[in-house]
Amino acid sequence: MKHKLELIYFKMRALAEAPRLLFHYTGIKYDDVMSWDYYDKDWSEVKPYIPFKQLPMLIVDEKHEICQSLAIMTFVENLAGMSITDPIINAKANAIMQSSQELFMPLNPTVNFATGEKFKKKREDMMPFLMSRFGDLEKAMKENDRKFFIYDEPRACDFTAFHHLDLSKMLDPSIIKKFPRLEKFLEDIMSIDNVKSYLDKRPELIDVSVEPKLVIDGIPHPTGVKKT
Ligand SMILES: N[C@@H](CCC(=O)N[C@@H](CS)C(=O)NCC(=O)O)C(=O)O
Repeated sequence: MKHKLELIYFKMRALAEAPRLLFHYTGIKYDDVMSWDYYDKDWSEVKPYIPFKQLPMLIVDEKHEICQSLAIMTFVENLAGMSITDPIINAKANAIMQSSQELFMPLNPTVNFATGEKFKKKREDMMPFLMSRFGDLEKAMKENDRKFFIYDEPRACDFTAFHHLDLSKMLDPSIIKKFPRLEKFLEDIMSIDNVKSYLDKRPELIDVSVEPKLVIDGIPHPTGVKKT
């Protein structure tokens, strides 16, 4: 059954990115809509009415509101018929997805919003955690010995991991270089045709650590939850 899918988010490269990658990989059509365009109101007015008061949220058939980016990932994986039926392998995939998602804080807000000395301090403070978690992910990848984290074709967990590992390059491009197996994983994801074409055309995130902006339709917009 074909559903109408609307992914509501803000101007930032963060938790909507893995769902977008998965939509493009699976070829499932969806609309990417900014919160202010969907509701025609400022986020501060909308927030109290959102089920878990944060975005991204996927609206299905103009009726069902699905919050939590990992729930959206699992939903899209199910829609695409890609869900992992073996309970043990599925649990391992969920562990990869959650362990990758824990990189969100403080990596994503720092890359999207922090500037100057605050950016540098946050980068320094999070380094031990990033090194440790990247090491864990590299080990998991080597132990499973497949092209992606679980299989030779990607699953939802791979796109969640991809987003956070890829974003780390904007914090400090040298981190990922210490983990050659993860670097290879990023290259493998980026070389998938549908994914590559999305990555080539997605809004560019520029001026990180100075005055971060997303270039949408050729126009640089400050990152954030406000219409510009
Ligand atoms: N656990 C949630 C976290 C969502 C979240 O932190 N959303 C942020 C943007 S990335 C947000 O809505 N910020 C605006 C606010 O909290 O008012 C998820 O995975 O979707």
